Amino acid sequence: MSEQPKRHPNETAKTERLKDFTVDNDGQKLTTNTGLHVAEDEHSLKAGVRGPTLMEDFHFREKMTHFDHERIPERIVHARGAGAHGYFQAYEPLTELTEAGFLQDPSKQTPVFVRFSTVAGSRGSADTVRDVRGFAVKFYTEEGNFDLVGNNMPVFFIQDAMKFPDFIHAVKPEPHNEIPQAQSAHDTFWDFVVHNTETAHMVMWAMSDRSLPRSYAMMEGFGVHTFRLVNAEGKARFVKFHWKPLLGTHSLVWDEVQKLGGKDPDFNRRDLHDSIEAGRCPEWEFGIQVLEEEDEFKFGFDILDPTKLWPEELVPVRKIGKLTLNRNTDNYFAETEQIAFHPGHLVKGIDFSNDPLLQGRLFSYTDTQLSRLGGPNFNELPINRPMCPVHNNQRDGMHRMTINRGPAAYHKNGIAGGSPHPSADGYKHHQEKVEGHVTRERSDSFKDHYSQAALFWNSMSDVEKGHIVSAFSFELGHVKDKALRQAVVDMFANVSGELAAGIAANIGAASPAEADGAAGKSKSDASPALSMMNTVKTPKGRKVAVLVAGGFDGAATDALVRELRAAGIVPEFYSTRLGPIKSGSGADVEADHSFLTSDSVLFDAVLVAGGEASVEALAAEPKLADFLKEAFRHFKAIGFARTEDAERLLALAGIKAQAGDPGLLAGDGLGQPFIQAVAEHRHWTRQAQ
Ligand code: HDE
Repeated sequence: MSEQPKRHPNETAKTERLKDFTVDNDGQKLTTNTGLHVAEDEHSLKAGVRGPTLMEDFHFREKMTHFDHERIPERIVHARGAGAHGYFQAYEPLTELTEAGFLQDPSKQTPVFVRFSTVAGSRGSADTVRDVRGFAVKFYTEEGNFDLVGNNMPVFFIQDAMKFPDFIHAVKPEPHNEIPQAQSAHDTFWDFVVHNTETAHMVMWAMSDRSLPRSYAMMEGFGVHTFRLVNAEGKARFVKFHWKPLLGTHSLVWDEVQKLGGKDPDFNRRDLHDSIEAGRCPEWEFGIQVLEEEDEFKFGFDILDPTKLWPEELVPVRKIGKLTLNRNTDNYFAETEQIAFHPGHLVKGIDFSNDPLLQGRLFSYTDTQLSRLGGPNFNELPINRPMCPVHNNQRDGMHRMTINRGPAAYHKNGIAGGSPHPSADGYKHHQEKVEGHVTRERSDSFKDHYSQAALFWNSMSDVEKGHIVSAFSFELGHVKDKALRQAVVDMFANVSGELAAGIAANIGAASPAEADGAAGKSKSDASPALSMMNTVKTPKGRKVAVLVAGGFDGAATDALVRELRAAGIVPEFYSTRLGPIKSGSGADVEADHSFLTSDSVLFDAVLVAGGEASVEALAAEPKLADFLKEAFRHFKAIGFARTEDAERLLALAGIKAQAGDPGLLAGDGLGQPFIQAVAEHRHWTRQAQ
């Protein structure tokens, strides 16, 4: 009997929709693409063992031809991505707001596929660059696919789709030399910014720690545009969509990010994959902000302007369901690369607003798939197929897979009894009254570019403000044109004099004349929800390097590690070499990492196990000092099983700890306080050394 193919445990819980397309080769005979059994697959067909290859070698030609065409154009933007399967479940029926079927029944699980991405870099660029992250969700509902193609920031750089090609040309590598890769730290990006001041608010987000997510599972998501929810009676309301991560919103620090680009360019992708494989399923709550149509003009900003958010303190976020990612892809290309999102993939009960950025996107996404996926039949690819049946009169085209029967391929027909026929319960666009002169203009209500940029700044903690000033300074430090640097400083004086003066001081630019400035123009309240300091803090999913060497205290370490695991932490053994490490007492452990194969930036915290011989061996390791110092400088929790080891190793690493540093712990009873310190994520009171 042939062995059953291996299956991931989550496979059974997943939708059956991809079953017919999934192939396992286990135990199967090798064939050509036409199914011919192949006798040999290593040598081309030759006239004599040292002779020329023969044209009739159809097997070689087929294999090589396929290989020659294995790449498709990468996405123009969001080329670098990682995806996973999962499901969405509503908390309660949302009938009063929308007739969308997947939001009615809390017992129903709607399959989803989510693709996270960076925007500017090529497909092979590093994960941890400073950039916006895409957060695109495809819901395979029983009434058709609904795509919520969002980002991890709630606003965007521009207000009108007409400017998108310009903006992207400016942020992508410069065309004459294709430098720099996956970075906005160059002249054309900042030149675009100063000449398009509507960018101010989003640039603040991009320069904040939001653009350095620790994990996709620790990232918020936003639909960005204002959409509409429409109920069965046709009553519409404006809505903004949110994803709130159950692990909270957390970021890396800039120095870590830069090192990770080399140490592990797949840092975020690997984290997503490994978490799901280990059953630590990333989860987000789905939130909505709802606004009655009569309140459209209630705020000081235009709700159609995608550079504006609705402060949560003004319009609370109502949590309406949960998204869980529980299955990795079987095949990156077939799923993550070929998935085709489109903000126009809607279901009944959800409709657009007149946001001019959204309206332009409705054109772009299908258009881009035509060149990327090679024709109009991309919705037939397994990952894009809806769960419900598809019946229409569209036919033919490149790579058509459906075999439609019968002679009728037109509506209205008589010979097929009018089938397929429109139905009264089909999608109806909201009957918004529209009137106006044809014009290429922007509404005056879109012209305030600074108030919400200032709102964002005012909402930041001092630590976050410091990071924003540093980020601007880094970026402008890479801008060659000094006049342009100055122009950026002057522009952001409209957001905050403190911000502009801070940047100016770092880059040798003049502090703007009106340093308080123009800032006075845009005094805004704060929105505490915008600060990551106010997010959920949990030890769950945090990776802790447990430093051990031969002779470590097995029993105590085992107890500590159990405690960490019980709190949802992921402890991994780190030693002077890989392989089994003998303890002085209790069980031996297997070192997953060594000072040669890994690095402190790959962990959230450090725990040094006790044991005389172990600490001796660690102290003799030349890379230990840098390891500890870096963890300390990145504000991470460091725990020592024994107080005397803490003193010795901190001194060895040249760490001058302040008394009462809550992230430095040692001695008996370490477990729970250390877990708390890990949950805190960073210990900002620490001065960088
Ligand atoms: Fe996109 N965007 N975008 N975008 N976008 C694409 O579509 C575009 C915008 C977003 O994981 C492209 O299939 C225009 C805002 C995500 O596959 C392209 C405009 C937001 C992804 C495109 C915008 C997004 C894309 C490239 C301005 C947040 C990746 C490949 C009018 C709400 C989806 C593709 C994935 C991808 C066009 C602005 C999010 C070229 C014209 C605002 C997450 O069609």
